[in-house]
Amino acid sequence: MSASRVSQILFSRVLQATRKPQHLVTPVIRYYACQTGNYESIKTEIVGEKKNVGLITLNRPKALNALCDQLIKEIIHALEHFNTDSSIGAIVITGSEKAFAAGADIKEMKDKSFAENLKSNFIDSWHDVSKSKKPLIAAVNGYALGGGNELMMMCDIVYAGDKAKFGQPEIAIGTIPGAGGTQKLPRFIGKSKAMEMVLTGNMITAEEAERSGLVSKIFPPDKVVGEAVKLGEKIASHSQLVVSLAKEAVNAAYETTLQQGLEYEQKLFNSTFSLADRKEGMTAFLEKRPPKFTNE
Ligand code: DAK
Repeated sequence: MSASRVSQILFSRVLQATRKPQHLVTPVIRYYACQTGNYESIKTEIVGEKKNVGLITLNRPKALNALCDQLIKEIIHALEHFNTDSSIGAIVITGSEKAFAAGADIKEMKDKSFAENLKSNFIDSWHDVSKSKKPLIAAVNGYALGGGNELMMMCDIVYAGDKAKFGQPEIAIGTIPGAGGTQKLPRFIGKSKAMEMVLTGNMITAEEAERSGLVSKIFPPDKVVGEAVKLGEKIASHSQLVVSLAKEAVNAAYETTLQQGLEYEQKLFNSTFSLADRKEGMTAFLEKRPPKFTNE
């Protein structure tokens, strides 16, 4: 592809980034009212002093938050809701103290066939989690395994409890990771560590995960969600539009060559000069007062 075609594509993405997130507007499951609390397998709340952080808690304790189809649909629905709620500036996803999520639901998967998976685009919708324009923070305690580790890697920042364990154990049940374990993990923690995890199914500890960059900070288990919410509040204090452009720019680093990424970054940077919030941020700095962002 020519450099100018790449620039064209990148520039059209710059424009799209400043528009309403259309792909997140249509609810996947329409029978839920767009309110918090009406779910079977998750709980949702709006938290933070200024009520500007969405909190999604996976809630299938008996199955260690195994990611059944319904649970994934509910996460995606809640993300859509939080993405279209202008009061929300960041979203935290968490599980229980025992498990963030122990992977895709093995009971649900066991009797599926290849043809069936192809026909139904089996759990293809998982990737919609990554489409959230608003930042996702994973607050992880206990097991983050298989699809649980992959769901976590779809988030933008990971905070973990010091007893958390991370792994891609699919090899032990006769399959391989299907939602990023073989692709994102090597990019995040390097080939040797990722290969060891994927080929053995062995788990790594929270300290190892932090050392290798999979997790940005670790805390005592009972502090993780609170710290993740504080982080969400800090992010939510900035312009939502600029935050979404910054998130998109960092994510582009994983999708482009360095040169394409640098060009894309520059275009996104320039696009912030079309926003009232960019002007307000710089004016407030020079007037030595806190900025009042309007998301315009
Ligand atoms: N699925 C269903 N049930 C699960 C489960 C799972 N992944 N993990 C745990 N459970 C259930 C157990 O069956 C048990 O249920 P009962 O027997 O009480 O009814 C209950 O949770 C408690 O589990 P344990 O008794 O085993 O608890 P322990 O503390 O002894 O052990 C453990 C905890 C996490 C080490 C163990 O439960 C375990 O190894 N779980 C399985 C971990 C695993 O293999 N995960 C990978 C699953 S495969 C794709 C997207 C994603 C994927 C694939 C494709 N596409 C987009 C195409 C993902 C695949 C996977 O994740």
